[in-house]
Amino acid sequence: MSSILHEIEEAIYNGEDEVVGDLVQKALDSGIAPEEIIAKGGVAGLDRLGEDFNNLEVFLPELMIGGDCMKLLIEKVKPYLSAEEDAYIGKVVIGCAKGDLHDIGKSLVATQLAVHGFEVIDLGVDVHTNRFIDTAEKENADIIAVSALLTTSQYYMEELIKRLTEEGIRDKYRIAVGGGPISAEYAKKIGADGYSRTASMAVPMAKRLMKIEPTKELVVEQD
Ligand code: B12
Repeated sequence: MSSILHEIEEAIYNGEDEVVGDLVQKALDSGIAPEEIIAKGGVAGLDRLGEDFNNLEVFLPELMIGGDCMKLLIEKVKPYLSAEEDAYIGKVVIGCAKGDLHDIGKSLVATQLAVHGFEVIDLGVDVHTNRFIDTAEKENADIIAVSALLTTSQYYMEELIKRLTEEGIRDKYRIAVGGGPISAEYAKKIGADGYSRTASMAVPMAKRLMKIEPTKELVVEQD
């Protein structure tokens, strides 16, 4: 792996915000793709923080600082994300499931969809099931996309699908799910329509979703 990406990983892990900014600029100047900087620099640093948090080697403040550094990294690379000249494809309502405040991955997905032809309504964090449904109805959305990093919050994805079914409006929407603990198997089990492991893969997944009727099959884009 390029040493600059490794340095970015270290800077995220150590919460060195000024260093992150400078290193990211260097990486961009040397032609490294923004998606690679996000995944192999930023996410790699956060994954290490997550592991060490599990092992009680780092604590909540370190996670918070790491998260802030990652947001800075994303702001820096955003203008370099390759935007396609896509025509309007569809409307997505996105948010983090109830109880979940982890918004970095969700915001990456929202940004990727927005630069690739989707109109995105971002409801932010800790979004109650009612709010997803009310907004999708009001905005006449095509896709409802839910992110969960906490296993305690992922349940609300299932709740959303149950509620839509009970209200007789399940087949109006394609439901996309993602986030750390979410897998294609889980997406299938709860009856979602789309799953991808990363934000970049959320774009082809959402595009494929728009070509099928909701509830017919699970569209998965791994990478
Ligand atoms: C940074 C961080 C925080 C920050 C969040 C800052 C922020 N603004 O987001 C803060 C400090 C606030 C935090 C708090 C907590 N955290 Co935390 N956190 C993390 C950490 C280190 C990184 C998360 C992250 O941003 N990753 C980078 C992003 C880019 O990855 P991502 O979110 O997975 O998203 C990618 C994909 O999943 C996908 N994706 C994401 N969403 C979606 C949606 C769709 C539709 C699709 C298609 C794809 C998709 O695309 C993204 C990009 O490719 C993780 C560890 C980890 N490795 O994930 C722990 C982690 C998620 N946290 C954890 C915990 C326990 C907590 C706390 C409960 C700690 C506490 N004791 O208070 C609180 C809970 C707060 C709450 N109510 O939500 C646990 C969760 C355990 C679990 N499975 O339930 C983890 C896994 C750490 C660990 N190993 O124990 N945390």
